[in-house]
Amino acid sequence: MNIVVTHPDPQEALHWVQALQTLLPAAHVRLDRESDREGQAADHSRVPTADRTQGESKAQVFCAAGWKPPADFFARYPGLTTFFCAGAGVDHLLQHPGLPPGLAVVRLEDAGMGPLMADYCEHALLHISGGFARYRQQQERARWQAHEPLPREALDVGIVGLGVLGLQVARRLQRAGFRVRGYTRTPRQIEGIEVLHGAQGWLRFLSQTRVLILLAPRTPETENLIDATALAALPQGAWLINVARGALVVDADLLASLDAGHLNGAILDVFREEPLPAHHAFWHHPRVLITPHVSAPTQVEISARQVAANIGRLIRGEALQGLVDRGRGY
Ligand code: OXD
Repeated sequence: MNIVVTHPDPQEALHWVQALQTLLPAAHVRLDRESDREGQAADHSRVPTADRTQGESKAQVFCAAGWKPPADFFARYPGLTTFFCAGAGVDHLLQHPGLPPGLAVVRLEDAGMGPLMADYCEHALLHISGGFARYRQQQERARWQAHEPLPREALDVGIVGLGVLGLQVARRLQRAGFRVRGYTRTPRQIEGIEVLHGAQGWLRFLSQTRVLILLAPRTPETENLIDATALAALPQGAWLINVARGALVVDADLLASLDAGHLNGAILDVFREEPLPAHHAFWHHPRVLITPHVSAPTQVEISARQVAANIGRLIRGEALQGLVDRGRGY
């Protein structure tokens, strides 16, 4: 069994190699040469790379694991059958121009990200209900003025996307006392959560949502979903939290809604371009809070266990968990 690891961050790449090799001692786990070249600062001396490993043909490489493979990656591994994505979102992979049509793509399911995502969203909700954005602005003017916190039950939360992560966030916020609704692509019955779908459901969902949380994957259907029309359908004074993908939101429409005073604020963890360019208006907007894509970082050890378990299934000819439906986009 040959496994090649690719990752733009050399330390992460090395971490993945070591974690997979420990879990799968009989496998040959190696770094892709691109990851290795970028990671000259890391100590790779004991980790074989595809370039250094001699006597093994490209065709023997069976599966790959990692994040954002370089442009020529798939051309260099023609024998690849499966790519295990080191994240929950596979949009970047599905847009890779070299992705072979028959390659199985597998995403991480939770793998320790759920509780972190729930922490982030709960924190964001408490930031909103506690009026912290207002206090930040008051501090700039050395102004001492207390405000009543917003009662949690008055902050109806609407979550777009109730997949593995979305559902964990929903349950956590419910436990914390917030009223939670969901919007999903197809009809879903989830105990204790009102779930809306379809065009009519969308507008109803938005009109009842005071804090909109985006947790849906980026697909052709969800790209630009949060545009001027969607924002206008939210009640006056609503908030947006985006922990999904930047491309779900039309940046200019979001800024216009904030400037018009319709939307109260936005807490953004993901952006169309990352890192967010220094000139982007979000950086300096008084009602935008930015975090640098940190809401649910990949937990390498837990994720590698999930990948190793899937490799076991692959070997035994069993169905893989987290297999992406490439037509659907997630
Ligand atoms: C992911 C991410 O998709 O970190 O897991 O964005």
